[in-house]
Amino acid sequence: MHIESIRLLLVEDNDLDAKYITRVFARTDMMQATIVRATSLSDALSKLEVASFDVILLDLGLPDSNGLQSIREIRERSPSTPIVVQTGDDHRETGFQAIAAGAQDFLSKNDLKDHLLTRVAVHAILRQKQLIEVQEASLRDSMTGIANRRRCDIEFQKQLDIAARMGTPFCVAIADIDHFKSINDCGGHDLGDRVIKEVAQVLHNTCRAKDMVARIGGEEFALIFPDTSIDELASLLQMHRRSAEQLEIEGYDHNITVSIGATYVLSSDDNRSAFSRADEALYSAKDDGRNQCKIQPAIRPVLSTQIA
Ligand code: GH3
Ligand code: MG
Repeated sequence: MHIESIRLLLVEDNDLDAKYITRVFARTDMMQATIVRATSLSDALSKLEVASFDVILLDLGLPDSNGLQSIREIRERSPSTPIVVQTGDDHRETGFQAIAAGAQDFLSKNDLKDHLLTRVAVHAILRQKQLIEVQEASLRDSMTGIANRRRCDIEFQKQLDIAARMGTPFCVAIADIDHFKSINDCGGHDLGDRVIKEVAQVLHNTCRAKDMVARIGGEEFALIFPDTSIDELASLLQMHRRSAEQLEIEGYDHNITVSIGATYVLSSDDNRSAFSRADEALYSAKDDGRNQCKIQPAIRPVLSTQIA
């Protein structure tokens, strides 16, 4: 990995230190650095509001904030930008605490030598890139490229919190490919895999920008519909069901169909209770002949409602 240019936010209230650091980055042949200086935490936060940076070099002793609080506030404003902390003392403990608070690395001000300073900044950027790649991969289903169960769990909790805070309706569903075993039996595992990928893609394309589809099992997908009423839900489910039905798979002459079970999410629900209600509706859709959508009402003991 190589870096040609960086945008650095230098959060430093001391003019002499700022001048020195700016000179170090101007002299290096490692890369081209554009430096924007902030002289306080509030100045840094407002600069982060309007521009993005590759790395933040942060002095821990600022006029309006001291120590680790600066790291926490900057992390909150810009969670994916790496922070290198400059500690005014030689206490290692401060550095370790800075890393525990979310900084990528720390340098004592006594160590601000040319090579060390530029190298630490570049390494922090590279490590952060790798970290983000790993984090993203851990939330993606490797076969289909869509979200995986872990990402689905995170999104569910996020949407549950939003629904509770804003009072907006929120629904979830599970879609499962019908008679998938016979697709495998007829065309082998490769055909089966191809069908899973195509269905994942078509469900993903059918989602509105705010929705999410995740692969949560072999041929099973979870759908999350934020800010969606039961009335809207019925037609959304039908769109998903039809989109799968219209798929044409090379080398497979039969229709691909999915059954979908869904439910409205209550504020008292958690991930497990909401999806198990959707699962009950899915079973009922399968029992009733497949290629259909059902909604399990959230309030019992009403029976599930067929909508297709
Ligand atoms: P139903 O209509 O009731 O959903 O029946 P089905 O045949 O779709 O479901 P069943 O649970 O009987 O079979 C699912 C099969 O999917 C069994 C398993 O071997 C296969 N499978 C699970 N994961 C994968 C995968 O990643 N790729 C392929 N090709 N097959 C898979
Ligand atoms: Mg199935």
